[in-house]
Amino acid sequence: MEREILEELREAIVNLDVEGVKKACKEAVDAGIPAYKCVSEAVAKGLEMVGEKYERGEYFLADLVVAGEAVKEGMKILEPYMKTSGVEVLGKVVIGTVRGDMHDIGKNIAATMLGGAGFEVIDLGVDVSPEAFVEAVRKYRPHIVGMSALFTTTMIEMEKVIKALEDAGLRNKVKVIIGGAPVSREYAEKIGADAYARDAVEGVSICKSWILEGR
Ligand code: B12
Repeated sequence: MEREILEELREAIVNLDVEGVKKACKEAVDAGIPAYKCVSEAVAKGLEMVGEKYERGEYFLADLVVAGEAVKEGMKILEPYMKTSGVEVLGKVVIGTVRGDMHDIGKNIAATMLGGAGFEVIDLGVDVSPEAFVEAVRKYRPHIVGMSALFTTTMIEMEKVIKALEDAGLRNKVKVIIGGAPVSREYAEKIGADAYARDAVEGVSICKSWILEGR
């Protein structure tokens, strides 16, 4: 049952079927399938397959747009189930997609799941400049800065943000975690980030461990 619904959701994304995505998400929550499982096992996989079709020239930009919209509609249904109520506030996270990059589905999932785990999340949105990250750290004094990038050409912005935080004397005040398909643990080490998360679930667990260790 669970496998079939996740499969249906993945297929609906691959087929750019917005109504099908909504229907499968509703079925998933009704069947009690955890929302994070829908995301990690169906949404992410479905979008990956859409990306592969785009690379092979089977899908065009307009198709990517529809896939993005379909997932946004599905996430509206899944999101309330990612939040847990009454949890203690763990800490503050400033999060954003780096400059030049408009991809926000993964960043939004990470933000929602961090919120659900008890973090106060300040979401700076997409196309966020290093200056805007620095400004937000000054203003909100977060424990953690989270960055997302989906382009090989925009991931270099992450290093610029870290450099800008250093120049502003703020780097040692925050932990930095990065995510997004093209980044890796090695890249995080190379640019001086504190961690890389392969998905939002791992991101939440790393952020939680930082706060709990610091207590
Ligand atoms: C949907 C999509 C779009 C949508 C975006 C909608 C939106 N609102 O985000 C639209 C249509 C707008 C789009 C536009 C473009 N796209 Co696009 N897009 C995709 C696609 C199919 C899926 C991306 C996605 O949402 N994945 C699903 C999410 C859930 O995964 P994720 O982001 O990796 O996030 C997870 C983890 O990485 C992690 N995570 C992510 N961030 C963070 C942050 C923190 C702090 C933490 C803890 C965790 C974390 O948690 C998430 C959940 O577990 C990918 C293909 C792919 N395989 O990635 C191409 C892709 C990224 N796009 C691509 C391209 C080329 C473009 C365009 C340039 C197309 C064009 N010619 O104009 C434009 C660029 C616009 C811009 N300036 O940014 C290329 C990038 C190529 C490259 N190597 O750099 C890809 C790889 C497609 C391809 N195979 O060619 N795109």
